[in-house]
Amino acid sequence: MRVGLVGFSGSGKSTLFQLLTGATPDPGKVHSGQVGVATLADPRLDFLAALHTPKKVTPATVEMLDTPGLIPGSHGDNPQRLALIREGDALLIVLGAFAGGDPAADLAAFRDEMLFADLGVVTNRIERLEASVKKPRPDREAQLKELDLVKRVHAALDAGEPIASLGLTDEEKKPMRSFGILTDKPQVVVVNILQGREVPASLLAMAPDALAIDAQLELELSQLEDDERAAFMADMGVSEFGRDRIIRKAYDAVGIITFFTAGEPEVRGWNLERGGTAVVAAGKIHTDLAKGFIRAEVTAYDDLARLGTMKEVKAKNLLRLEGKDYIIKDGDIVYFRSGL
Ligand SMILES: Nc1nc2c(ncn2[C@@H]2O[C@H](COP(=O)(O)OP(=O)(O)O)[C@@H](O)[C@H]2O)c(=O)[nH]1
Ligand SMILES: [Mg+2]
Repeated sequence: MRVGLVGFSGSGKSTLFQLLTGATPDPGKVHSGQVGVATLADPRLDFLAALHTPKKVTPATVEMLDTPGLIPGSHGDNPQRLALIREGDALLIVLGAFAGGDPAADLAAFRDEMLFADLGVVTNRIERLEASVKKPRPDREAQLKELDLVKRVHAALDAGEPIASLGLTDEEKKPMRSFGILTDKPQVVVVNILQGREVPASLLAMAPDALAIDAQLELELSQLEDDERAAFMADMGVSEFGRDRIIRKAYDAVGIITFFTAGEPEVRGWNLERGGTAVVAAGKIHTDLAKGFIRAEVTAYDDLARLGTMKEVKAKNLLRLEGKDYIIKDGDIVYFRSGL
């Protein structure tokens, strides 16, 4: 599961990438894209760690991909530049507003670039399919179906409508995913803006959930010693950091949830695709746990937090025994019984 940091060049993507992942941007990796890992801050994990005092605490993570970014006005090259993010599961669109500029106009321009790039990809696909269905071939029926679908997608893109408006089924979305349609990916909008400045209303009208951060300032603060940082924060009027909120939002956008395993050796948060079953969750930990799956012993985090101890949870019959097909919920604390 990977989040692509995208936007125009100079908007602060690499600065934000460093803040989110702790990795130093490597100029040598700019064109291939640099991957870093962002750790999810989660008060639930802290609670479980305090309860179990384990040897090791391992938070859930999500991968971030720093990309070179688009050059404004460089229409011809931009589809190529955007190809890097076709494999991302969600897009974190970074808008630079720290040196003036109009983030709403930038967002509109960036969305147009994505639309333009998608139109190119879809047009190619239509041409290839049209040539292919002229020949007799075993999968002609399937190709005709895909051609019909891709033409509908093309019409939507051409009209500037989101692909979501077509109401495609999961089955129909599969071929689309294989060529990495950008405009259909979940988006998180981040405005890189000087501390204390208001996010323009024009941007909020386009992206009501946009998050604001002063990436450069927050990066500098994160590199200070604790006491120094507190003094600077007071000076600058900074009371909270944007970093953790951005990681959380990006994590949610890629469509994953967290389940926990908790014991004396380790308390750990694990990623699972939303809607995943207990046996799939077991497989995230170890293939043997899935192969030998007997049952999952599940406690909802909220029940444990409310009651305070596993003993109380058991006394209230809130430790549930679930089978392979149980759909894991965000915050479930799970112990897997396996015959292997
Ligand atoms: N003042 C200020 N400068 C920033 C901020 N974010 C990035 N910059 C500067 O803008 C330039 C481009 O940032 P960078 O992260 O490399 O942008 P990218 O091209 O999107 O990766 C660098 O010189 C950064 O130091 C910010 O929040 N405030
Ligand atoms: Mg960069």
